[in-house]
Amino acid sequence: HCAALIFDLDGVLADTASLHLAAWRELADELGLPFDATLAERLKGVDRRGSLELVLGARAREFSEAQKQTLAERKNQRYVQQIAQLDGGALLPGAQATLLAARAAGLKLALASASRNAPQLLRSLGIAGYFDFIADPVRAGAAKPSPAIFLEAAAGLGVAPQACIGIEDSAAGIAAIRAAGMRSVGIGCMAVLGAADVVVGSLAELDLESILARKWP
Ligand code: B16
Ligand code: MG
Repeated sequence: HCAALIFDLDGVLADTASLHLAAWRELADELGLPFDATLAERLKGVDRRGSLELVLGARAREFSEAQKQTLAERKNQRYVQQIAQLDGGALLPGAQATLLAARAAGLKLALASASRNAPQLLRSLGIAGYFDFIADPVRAGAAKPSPAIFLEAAAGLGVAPQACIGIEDSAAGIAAIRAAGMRSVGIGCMAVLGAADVVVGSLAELDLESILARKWP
């Protein structure tokens, strides 16, 4: 029996994964560092500091702690400027309909985004009101693939993890959901999200009724 849905934000509800990537790519270009499609995929769902380490790669040791903080802050300022301009038009296909259908079905809804900018982004998108609880990645401590933020979201809702379905677009996020003991839905392609219980191309393809009626392994 499913009582709650726990959503990732970037790449699931909002079309912002590309904005994160563009800001990281700009930083990589400035530093003369390579940035390819494989790195772009690995950055998804990874927190800001972890992402910086991946972008710097083997050259990470050339930078002091203070320099790394400055670089992460520079990327974030660019990203924050971008999301300040967004509105409901940046919602991904099926996002609003899924949130509405879930509420109509009496499910509780929580957000488990690694982004410290999530509360601001939810307001820009006009969907903050759908959520019963927004997990705080700073309070959760460990980043995805740790289950910490999904467990915090379930606890915040007062729902057992076994009664939650987590929805993610990143491999790290699916690993986090599984480690939390929840059922998982991947949004994207099978090659990246093969570990998920169910994979669909977008929320527009997700049939909530059949997901709720499903017998999970
Ligand atoms: P910030 P999600 C993640 O959000 C993004 O996928 C990832 O690219 C980003 O680095 C991370 O949030 C941290 O974001 O720098 O805004 O704190 O996919 O977990 O909703
Ligand atoms: Mg994501």
